[in-house]
Amino acid sequence: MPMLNTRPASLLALLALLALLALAAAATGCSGGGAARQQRDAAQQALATRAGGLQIATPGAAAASTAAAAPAGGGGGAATTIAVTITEWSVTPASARTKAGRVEFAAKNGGAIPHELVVLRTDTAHDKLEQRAGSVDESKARLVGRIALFGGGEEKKLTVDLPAGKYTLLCNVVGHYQLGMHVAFTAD
Ligand SMILES: [Cu+2]
Repeated sequence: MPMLNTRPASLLALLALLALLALAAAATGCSGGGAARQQRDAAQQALATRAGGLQIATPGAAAASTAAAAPAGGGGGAATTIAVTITEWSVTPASARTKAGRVEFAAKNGGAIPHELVVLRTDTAHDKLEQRAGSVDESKARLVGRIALFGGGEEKKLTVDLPAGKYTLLCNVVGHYQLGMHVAFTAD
């Protein structure tokens, strides 16, 4: 009994200890709400970054932030509000034209998934825009402004100065342009 049993017994004790440690690790992983949430947030952020990556990488996107920030100084007159309904798979402004000047796009995502609203100035027909890697090549047009990805049921506003000209309103999430999320818009 003495010598032979000591070794298996200590081995058992070691195994039991290991099992306990594993349990403890699992418990902190599950019940530690903060840690779990952090992991989830990081995952969501990674997803969002991947989704937005394409636009962020285009040279036009850099211009977008400047364009979006710029209108504050221009004119200062009252903006004309154009309601825009976005859904799968369409972009529908309440009016297809407006008078040139300050315009506020009041966009509502009536769909189930996140979309964006991009305002491009271009003489190319809204359904003939040049594409690259599954979305419209914004560097081939003049990017006036954008409402970045916003979720289903959300409403967002974008105020821009629109000189007289032809525009396209679109959602440039990869694949959404091809599905029909674009429409012509005119300022005159
Ligand atoms: Cu979309």
